[in-house]
Amino acid sequence: MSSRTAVVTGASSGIGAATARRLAEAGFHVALAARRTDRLDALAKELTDAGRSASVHALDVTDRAAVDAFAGSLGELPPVHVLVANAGGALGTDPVATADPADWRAMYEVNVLGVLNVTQALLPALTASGDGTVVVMSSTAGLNTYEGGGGYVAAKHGAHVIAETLRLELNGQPVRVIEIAPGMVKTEEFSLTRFRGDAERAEAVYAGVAEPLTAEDVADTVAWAVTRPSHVNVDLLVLRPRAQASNYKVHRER
Ligand code: 8X3
Repeated sequence: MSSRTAVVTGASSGIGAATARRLAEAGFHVALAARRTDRLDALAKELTDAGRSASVHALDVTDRAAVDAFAGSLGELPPVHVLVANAGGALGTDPVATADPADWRAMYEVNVLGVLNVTQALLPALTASGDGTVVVMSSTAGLNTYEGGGGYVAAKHGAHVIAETLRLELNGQPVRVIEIAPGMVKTEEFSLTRFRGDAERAEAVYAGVAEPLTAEDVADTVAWAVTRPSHVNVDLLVLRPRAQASNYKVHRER
């Protein structure tokens, strides 16, 4: 029986699902949170069939009332020690001059306010646990910028600032704040969502790149950071595939 809960948002696919698997393996009860519960049900079944502990929670992180209700519903579970604020995503690659403000708003909602909502709602439990960890899944887009990145880069910079500020504000409390900033990760949905279902454009992002990171690579890093001794805070960890030296310099085999 797990004695600690890890909440993972955006657990229905990609990095979130892979992270939930790794944290379940590490002995956590994983509270799987996302909008698409059919996917969460399948993941929870896979985990429980393997003898792990998981629960399913329908959640839109941009809906503050829903987030508060979710936080209030966790009382039956083992104490919440870990929050992986992973839900996020990109919409479009339009230049600043012509981007749709509605896309920017949507990206700010999920990548910034979504992280804020779940963090605020779960901080009392994380603090009460006596040994809490917040993991903010940012991006290299939170640290650098690139043409066409506009709204996503702005939003991920916001997520980065939440992690940096929260770490300062929680100093002296038993909660550490870890930021994981992945570069090029090939998942089933990230680029497809960014390019609004255009599979060809989505695939072109990874064209010729020998080995983009996988969701499992990132999950492995999250699990490593979270399972360091409590006094060790991995402030910020940037990970990229070897083929990506920067957001602009990607080695592609022709
Ligand atoms: C994804 C990395 O380079 O597409 O968070 O912005 S990038």
